[in-house]
Amino acid sequence: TSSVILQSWTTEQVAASLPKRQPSSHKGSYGTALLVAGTKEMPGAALLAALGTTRSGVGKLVIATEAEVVAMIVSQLPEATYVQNGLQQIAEKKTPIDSYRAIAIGPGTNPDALTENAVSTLLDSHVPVILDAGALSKRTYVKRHSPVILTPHPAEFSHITGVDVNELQKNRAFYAVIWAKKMGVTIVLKGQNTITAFPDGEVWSNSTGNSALAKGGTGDTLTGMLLGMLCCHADWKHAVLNAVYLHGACADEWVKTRSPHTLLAHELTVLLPELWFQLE
Ligand code: B4P
Ligand code: MG
Repeated sequence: TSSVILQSWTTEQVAASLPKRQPSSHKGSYGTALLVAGTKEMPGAALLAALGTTRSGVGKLVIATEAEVVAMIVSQLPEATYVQNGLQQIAEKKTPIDSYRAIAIGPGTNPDALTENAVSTLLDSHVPVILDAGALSKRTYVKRHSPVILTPHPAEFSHITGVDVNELQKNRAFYAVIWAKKMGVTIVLKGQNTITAFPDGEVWSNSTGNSALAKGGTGDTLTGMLLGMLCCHADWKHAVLNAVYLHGACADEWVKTRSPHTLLAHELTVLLPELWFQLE
């Protein structure tokens, strides 16, 4: 069944495709990202993703979330601004979204009708959209100009496609490609050697990352990094591949001197600056 051409996205390719920060640039040059994340019950997911975004080259970050979540994030990330009661505002089309360079929705968000409506509004725009966690539902995608990027772990992939998890894990690239083509979206199938399948059939395997990442919150960090990278890269495919690579590379850096049992998701974004520096 596995007749896909699976290539590994290499360190050299990362180094060659990471964007330069131009001397004359300003924050507008790097775009404004919209992160739709977090509920009263899951506020940390919004913070983890927001840290990932602000550490990944974006110009400005707007977080659409609940009031209680805002209060929690501000002390740890004073750089962001907010759409209060964001999920509702977006679902009811009460806040403009076309001016954002990229949007991510789902970390710490409930998989309910409100989230579904917000996703529909976002997909009606011309902005690249990342769907994660609570925003990953069984749905079809109409053809649109900008990329749609899904970031399921195997259980989420199984939920949205009906493919059995054990069967999926035996043929990860195969199923990622089939469903990326069928749905017309990019699929980042997470886990050991994350697979990135683009809707045109191109598929890549990631070589970084380790079991230190098998802990709550690391997926939220990845979603945030993807969002930031989409804003600062000219080529959106490079943004996706480089975010996945650097996220794993941070975990690899951690286990050089520390036990894989001990990594906290927010520490990935503490390690990111030096790792990125080494590659550019
Ligand atoms: P959820 O409650 O959905 O977990 P989450 O909030 O999405 O967690 P988070 O966002 O932090 O992590 P994510 O997995 O998105 O619960 C997950 C459920 O699905 C659980 O019941 C779990 O058992 C099940 N599940 C998860 N992964 C599974 C798998 N591989 N096989 C079978 N069941 C699975 O993101 C985690 C990040 O860490 C990704 O970037 C991923 O690539 C990376 N990562 C995790 N383990 C890794 C490893 N061993 N090596 C390299 N990278 C790894
Ligand atoms: Mg997750």
